[in-house]
Amino acid sequence: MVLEKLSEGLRNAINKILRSNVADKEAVEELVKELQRALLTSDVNVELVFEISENIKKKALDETLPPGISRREHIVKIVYDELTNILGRKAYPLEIKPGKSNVIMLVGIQGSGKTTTVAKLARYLSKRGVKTGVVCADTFRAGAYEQLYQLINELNVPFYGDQNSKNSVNVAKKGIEKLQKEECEAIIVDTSGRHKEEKGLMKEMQDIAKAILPQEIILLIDGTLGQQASSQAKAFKDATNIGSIIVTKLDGSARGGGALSAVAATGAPIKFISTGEKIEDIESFNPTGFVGRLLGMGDLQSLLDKVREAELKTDKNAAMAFLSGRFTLKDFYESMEQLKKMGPISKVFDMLGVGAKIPNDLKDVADDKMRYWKVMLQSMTNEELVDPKIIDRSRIIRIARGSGTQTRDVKELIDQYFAAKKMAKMMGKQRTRGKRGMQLPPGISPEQIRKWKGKLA
Ligand SMILES: Nc1nc2c(ncn2[C@@H]2O[C@H](COP(=O)(O)OP(=O)(O)OP(=O)(O)O)[C@@H](O)[C@H]2O)c(=O)[nH]1
Ligand SMILES: [Mg+2]
Repeated sequence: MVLEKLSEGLRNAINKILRSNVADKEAVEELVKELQRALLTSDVNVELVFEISENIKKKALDETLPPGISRREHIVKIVYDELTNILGRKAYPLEIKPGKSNVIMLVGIQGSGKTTTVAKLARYLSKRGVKTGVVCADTFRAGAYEQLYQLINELNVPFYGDQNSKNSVNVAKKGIEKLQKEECEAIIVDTSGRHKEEKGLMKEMQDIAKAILPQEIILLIDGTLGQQASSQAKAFKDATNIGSIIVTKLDGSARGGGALSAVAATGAPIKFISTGEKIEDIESFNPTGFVGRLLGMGDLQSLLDKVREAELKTDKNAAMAFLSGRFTLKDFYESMEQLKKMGPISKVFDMLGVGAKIPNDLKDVADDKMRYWKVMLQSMTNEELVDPKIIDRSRIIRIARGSGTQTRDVKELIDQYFAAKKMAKMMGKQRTRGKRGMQLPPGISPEQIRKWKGKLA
């Protein structure tokens, strides 16, 4: 996996918010902290990280939710959007104009991955039906010719190089002429790399470009550089007409996130990323899909599907627990809270096909009194929560005092709990009967049972 560490950090943060009960301020702060840790470890620029953090916090808590989207879904989408933004948002596919010789020249400092990537691109384009040729215009490094020749050996693509010449401009020109004659639609030119401070490298790059007039100059940047990649991208851009960028060595690079975001920040389109030493380890770069993968979620649609599914599962589990009749006071509260998320409690019961059987008291009470229930529960001992039968008058007085409520409120909660428990047991029985095809109790139709089972399946 590309950027494994970053991906792991981001996934952890996202999963945490998906699992949390409420997406409140605290949960968002926690999420942002985890994201920051993951991004900074990947060498993403501090200011950029800070900016994203602020955006996420603000949007997560202030923005109105789109219809049918939960707060958590919305937050995941915000994170997704912010991360996509720092990677440039748009995809820039490599354009090969048909019926022409598209000359593509690769430049970059020593060891950035030019020669390897020339071969990778030749394979990539050939596989897509583009007749591709390769020119070795690196006359500086001993063995450059041999290296490229070996790499493309199996590809069966036209190749030009001259081991005896030291004149890279001439070699490049001759190579293009030869491959044009062979009707190559894409001609990829490998150039030499020296240190970026060396004026000689920039000069040679300019001379070759002037002589062969490439359709596109692609700068190769080593992803292990992290955010330093930005100054290198700028230096090259100033020296020549860089059209796009390929970030290499993103496999296992701990600082790849920093490199990608820094390059994107210069405004240069990242067209490919290179993710290994093998010839097939190259992929066209699409920020949207890439972020989806980092977060472990193919694309936005499947991301949203996944969030929805995750939420539905907890709701269903809660509904099942509730209807089994085996729950403590705390479970009762949690189940009600989960059910509430599906909509107003009374509607949820109707939706489950059991609305008619629920005491009106419970339906009305549940919707607006749950806030008080929470503080009351907090004032109870564990013993009381697990076995509410022991809550006698003196305990009720203590709980009311501790929670700042009236004794009748506490009593009401306990009564509701027992009513719900009784009701749930009854419902459970009806459900089993319906399932076995036995006679249904009055007031419950087979249609209702089917609907109900469908919701809970
Ligand atoms: N792990 C990994 N290694 C890579 C990747 N791309 C290139 N390399 C390795 O990096 C080293 C340098 O690659 P080259 O393609 O020779 O780099 P270059 O820019 O042509 O180097 P010079 O011609 O000397 O300037 C080689 O050992 C490659 O196998 C990549 O995406 N991942
Ligand atoms: Mg090379």
